[in-house]
Amino acid sequence: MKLYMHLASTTSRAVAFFVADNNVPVTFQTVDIFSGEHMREPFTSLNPNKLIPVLDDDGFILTESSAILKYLAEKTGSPLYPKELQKRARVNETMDWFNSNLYRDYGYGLIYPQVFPSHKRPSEESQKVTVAWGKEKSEFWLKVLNDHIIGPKRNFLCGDAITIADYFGFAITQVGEVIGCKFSSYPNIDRWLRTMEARPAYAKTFEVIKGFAKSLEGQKFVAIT
Ligand SMILES: N[C@@H](CCC(=O)N[C@@H](CS)C(=O)NCC(=O)O)C(=O)O
Repeated sequence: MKLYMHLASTTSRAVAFFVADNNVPVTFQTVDIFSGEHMREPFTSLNPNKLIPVLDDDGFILTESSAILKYLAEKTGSPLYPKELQKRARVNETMDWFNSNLYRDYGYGLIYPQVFPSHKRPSEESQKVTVAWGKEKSEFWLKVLNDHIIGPKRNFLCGDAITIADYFGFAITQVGEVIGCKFSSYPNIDRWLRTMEARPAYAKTFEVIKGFAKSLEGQKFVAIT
């Protein structure tokens, strides 16, 4: 199996972290998103959305990081995607929660408009409103994550064992580092982040994005504090 990806991409890191941490038999093929490789053929035939990651399993092409994680876990019989109906439903619920609730307001509302020119809003006013909205909504979601999804007792998102939801949710939450987000007001999130950072593949998978975060140090961003 081959994963088209780039470690500067949040959704690629979600999959790459799981793959590397669990020795899933997948080879990484870097797509140079900085030179626009994903905007040109042959990549656009592979994924007309012009987005990474993309999985190629012997000609079966799959997009969407959340779906790729579930496919890889199921295909390899990983216990990190439990087979029991309600346990699996909880993992699916949590992944959907990150993808559609937190990521929308935190990634696309708060973080990306401040660091990526292609996400910046066309006027100062619309930029300000977008980022303020993103921050307010993110704070709401992060409180839910802290108080209810993780809570004071759980080690991982869906209980005491790690699941693919943790890899997915971690990649999304961690990207706040690029604008200097701190989670001291969310102690359960903070504890969970530290637990995930102790995983064997963390350093290698997150090296590129941490380098990017370092390059932005000193700039003023609206962030979670
Ligand atoms: N819903 C998709 C989102 C994929 C996505 O947004 N990928 C970004 C990188 S994180 C990308 O390819 N961006 C290239 C661009 O916007 O030009 C998934 O979860 O896989």
